[in-house]
Amino acid sequence: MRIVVFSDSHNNYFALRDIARVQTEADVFIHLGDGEREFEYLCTNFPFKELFCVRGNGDFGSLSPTERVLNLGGKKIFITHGHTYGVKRGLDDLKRRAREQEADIAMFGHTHLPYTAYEDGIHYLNPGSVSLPLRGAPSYGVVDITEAGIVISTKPEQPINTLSSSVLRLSGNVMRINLLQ
Ligand SMILES: [Mn+2]
Repeated sequence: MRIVVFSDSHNNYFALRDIARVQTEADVFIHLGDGEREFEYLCTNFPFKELFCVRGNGDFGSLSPTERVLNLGGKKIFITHGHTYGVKRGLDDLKRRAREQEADIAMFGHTHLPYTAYEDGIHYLNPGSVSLPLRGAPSYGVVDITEAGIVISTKPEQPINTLSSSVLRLSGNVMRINLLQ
C-alpha cells in the first residue's frame, strides 16, 4: 500500500494536483491540515483514491477533527496538524500522544519543514509544505507499507513537464466549473 502525504498547501491546489498525477501508484492521500479547501477539490478530481484529512489552525470553518487514528495496511496511523501539540516548539507532546495511541506511524505538519524519525517503535513523518517551505524546496511524503516493512520518505515536488502552463489554464477552468457545480 502506498500513502501520499500532503501538508500546508495554503490555497495551492495545483501543487496537490501535480503530485497526485505523478504518484499514480498511491492508494491513499492524506492531508495534514492548512489546505482543507483545496484538498476537497482533489477529492472531487481523484474520487477513486481513499482520502483523509485533519483540520489545521488556518482551516477556518472546517468540520474535520484536529486528530484521527487510521487503520491502513494493518498499521495504526495517528494524524494531526500539530499546532495543538506545539510542534514548532518541540515534539515531546506529540510523541507522548503517539505513544499513548500505540501508533505505528505518527504524521504531522505545521512547521513547513520535512522531518522523518524512528523512535520507540514509532515512525514519525512531517512531509513539509507542498507550497510554502520554510527552507529548501516544497515537499511531500510517501509511505509504503509492505510485508517487508514500512518505508517512509519525503520528496521534493517537481513540476510535471513543460506543458504545465497550458495544462494549468485548462485545469483552472475545469476547477472553476467543479466549484460552480
Ligand atoms: Mn499550520
